[in-house]
Amino acid sequence: MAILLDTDAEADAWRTALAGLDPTLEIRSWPEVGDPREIEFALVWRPRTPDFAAFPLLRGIFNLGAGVERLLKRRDLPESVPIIRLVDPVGLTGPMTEYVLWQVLRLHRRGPELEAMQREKRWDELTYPLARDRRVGILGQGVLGSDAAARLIALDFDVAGWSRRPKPLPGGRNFAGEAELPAFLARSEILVVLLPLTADTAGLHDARRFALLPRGAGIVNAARGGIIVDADLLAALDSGQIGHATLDVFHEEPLPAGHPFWTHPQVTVTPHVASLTHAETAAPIVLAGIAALRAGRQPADTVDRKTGY
Ligand code: NDP
Ligand code: OXD
Repeated sequence: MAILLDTDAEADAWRTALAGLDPTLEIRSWPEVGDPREIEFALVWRPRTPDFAAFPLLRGIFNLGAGVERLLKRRDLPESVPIIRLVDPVGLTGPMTEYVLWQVLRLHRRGPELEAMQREKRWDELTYPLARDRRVGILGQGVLGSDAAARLIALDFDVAGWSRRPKPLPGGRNFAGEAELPAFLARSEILVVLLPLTADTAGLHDARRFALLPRGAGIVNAARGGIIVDADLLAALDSGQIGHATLDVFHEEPLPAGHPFWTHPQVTVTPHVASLTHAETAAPIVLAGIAALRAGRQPADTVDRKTGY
């Protein structure tokens, strides 16, 4: 039996990492699929494979990243085949936490204003609150949000998390569900978006939700562009309701050259690099998932197709 590797990112690194762990693996790189009846597992990121239903003995599809919204939109995913997303503490969670800490600290210490002052050769001692008095809100208290929240709490920030179902946040406060969103937003001076893009979260941040934040709040979106309504964010930036937006993800990627985010003075753009999959740390996790499925067990990070994450 064979593994289909269909990724448009780091395909060579994946082959090397997988072969290094198990030289007996038969890895078929798309489009060299061979006999479709021999494909047992598919390892994919932005797959070009036109039809997963063409692999009659497929036992699992491994998404080589955390977000599965693009994959779940496909109509050819066999119902009975589990989809497993990537949870990689070292290679994916750690770098995302670095990104969140970097951007939250930058907003907390008024980095964008200091950078503008240097460009203008202007000297002014900008003040800032103590971390314990800075209220940070993490939308999405999952794998990535929980780790970032714990590190911010360790730095003494006043942190709250928002999740679909109530769950503890040691050293911070959890808000859950639609009903508690207004209270969560009202206390979030710096808002970090780490939600999956689903039917429930698409367009969640519109003018109405921006208006609930404290005036001048900062936003860091490291999740998916579709969670934010761009036109409403631009209006909130221009009115001063939002002080600064740091955006790693966009409705359309690469961000089109003419998009106002590129040049807006209160927007920082990073090109979807908050956390990149690392094949060398992710490959053993994927192989452990394959071993679990072969042993008749469901891997922990199997996607719930109903909720969309
Ligand atoms: P998880 O599935 O572990 O966590 C998702 C969190 O969002 C959970 O806390 C969940 O609540 C919450 N949530 C989902 N839907 C809702 C809702 N309708 N209302 C309230 N809360 C909700 O995901 P990860 O932390 O692993 O990843 C989050 C996202 O980050 C990914 O989906 C991906 O899009 C993005 N990402 C971006 C990267 C980048 O480089 N920019 C890199 C990696 C990921 P509950 O706990 O109750 O289930
Ligand atoms: C992911 C991503 O979902 O890279 O892993 O955005």
